[in-house]
Amino acid sequence: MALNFTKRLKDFFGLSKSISGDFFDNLEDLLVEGDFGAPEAVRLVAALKDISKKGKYDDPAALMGKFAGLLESELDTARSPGCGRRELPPELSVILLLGVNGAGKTTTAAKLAGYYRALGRKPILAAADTFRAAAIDQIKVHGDRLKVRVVAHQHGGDSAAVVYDAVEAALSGGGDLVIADTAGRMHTKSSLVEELKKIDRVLETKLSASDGRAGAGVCRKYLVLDATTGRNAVAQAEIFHAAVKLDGVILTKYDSSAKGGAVFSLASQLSLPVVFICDGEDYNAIRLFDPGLFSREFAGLE
Ligand SMILES: Nc1nc2c(ncn2[C@@H]2O[C@H](COP(=O)(O)OP(=O)(O)O)[C@@H](O)[C@H]2O)c(=O)[nH]1
Ligand SMILES: [Mg+2]
Repeated sequence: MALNFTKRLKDFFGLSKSISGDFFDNLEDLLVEGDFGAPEAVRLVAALKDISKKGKYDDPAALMGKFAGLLESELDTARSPGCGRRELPPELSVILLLGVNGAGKTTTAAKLAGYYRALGRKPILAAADTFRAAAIDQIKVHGDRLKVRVVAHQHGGDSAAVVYDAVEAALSGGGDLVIADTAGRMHTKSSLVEELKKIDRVLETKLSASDGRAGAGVCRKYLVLDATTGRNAVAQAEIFHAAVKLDGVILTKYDSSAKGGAVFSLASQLSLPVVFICDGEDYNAIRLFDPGLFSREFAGLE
């Protein structure tokens, strides 16, 4: 799947006649248009210039592979120990999905239930978006279709209690993975951020408490980000990361209109890895994020 932006980048390298003149300035501008932050664009282009000088490259197309390599090393900062722990350990795991309205949390919760079940896990969906009545119905529909158990309370209920009950259900043998949908917290609304922190606290206590039935569990907090939101994605991530320390990002709607440059800022500015990438509404439109492949695709090499 190629992004429109990626096509532009490919054309830029493929059609530029030489690397003299405005080549590097134009590349910098193009990257900023593709949702890279200005500091990253400047740094990447300076590094590419350096490579081209040292290697005496004068063919723009030959620099494409070098550029993909630079992109991949940008993502390395988010691969340091403790980051990007993609594999779920076998013990009880909770995936908490956070993000603003419309980002794709509920859809992603369903996709993850299907994804992990195919890997042999026994997922339970927690309808912790109690803010809107429709959200509870929406996740129940997914649960029915996928034949995955859904733990839900009434509309307006305490979302932390829903997550608590879902973990209880798992501990009593109903599953080994809780995937919790949450309300679309407008990250500027402090009451909603407080609610989120409460879920986080409840989970921390619940998963570390040894009540004789299970050992400690793990919780992964993933921010669901709409890839078409551009630079705003980085601002959203900053706020959610400050509220509850995030483990990573799931990028949705990575379809043709997305640009994707913000992924590199998430890595370099916040050390946040992208863990999954979704490119459609179907349940199977989810894949593990592969930094090398992403970088090559992004640079137009794949
Ligand atoms: N094209 C596309 N649409 C998506 C993707 N993920 C979610 N959607 C759609 O985006 C809209 C909002 O999704 P939803 O899961 O309800 O978002 P939420 O408010 O964060 O729970 C729905 O119409 C989904 O079908 C994706 O990866 N690609
Ligand atoms: Mg939702």
